[in-house]
Amino acid sequence: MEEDEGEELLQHNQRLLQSIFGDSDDDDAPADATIWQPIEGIDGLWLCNEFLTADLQSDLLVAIEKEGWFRDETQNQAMRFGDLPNWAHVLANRIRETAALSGRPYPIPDHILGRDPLFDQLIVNSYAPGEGICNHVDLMRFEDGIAIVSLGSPCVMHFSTVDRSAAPPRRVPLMLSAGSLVFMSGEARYNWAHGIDRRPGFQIWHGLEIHQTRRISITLRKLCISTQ
Ligand SMILES: O=C(O)CCC(=O)C(=O)O
Repeated sequence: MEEDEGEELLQHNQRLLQSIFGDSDDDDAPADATIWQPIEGIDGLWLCNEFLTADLQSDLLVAIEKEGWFRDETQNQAMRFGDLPNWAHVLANRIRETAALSGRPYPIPDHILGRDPLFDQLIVNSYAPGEGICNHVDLMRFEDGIAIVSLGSPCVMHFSTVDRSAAPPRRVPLMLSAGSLVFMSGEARYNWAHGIDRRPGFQIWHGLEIHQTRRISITLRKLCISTQ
């Protein structure tokens, strides 16, 4: 690539990132105060409730809309490998930066925090009210360290122990609000399944039913080298 062309592309990308996420020195820049909360009883499970400001959430929704993945209403999932959209790189950087700023114990173990790229695979899911996802442990073709960002409707995700011989089996609910980030590694990634109840009327938090609208989730993962 010619030098001018490279410079032009760089400027184009910077303008694009600015249009999606604004200037890096504005209020949307990750603050030291972004709070990562360890989830009691599940090693390696962390929740960052206010990971994205309201403005960043709407910018991200617009960026996803522009991808055109869900123009056809029968489509509810999009996947990308390797070449991720710019907004996904910005998200990944924000995850790395806020985790590094959060102090010890770090929500993301060093060997994951320091890898490059942090993620190279993306899934965007779109859920209508009453839709969910079966309990699952992510495939072993993905490395440790999985991030899920939530946009739109809140929902309750359940984490359940996968080792049925481990007595007693456990099921832990976690409220995922708009703009939140969940990060799982180690125990949480390998020994717990996660899922979202599918039936309408089954999104209950502290005894109250959550009002459901459309929810968009962004899952970021890294493929194991041997499967690339
Ligand atoms: O939508 C979510 O919050 C979870 C997504 C997920 O677990 C997956 O796509 O494997």
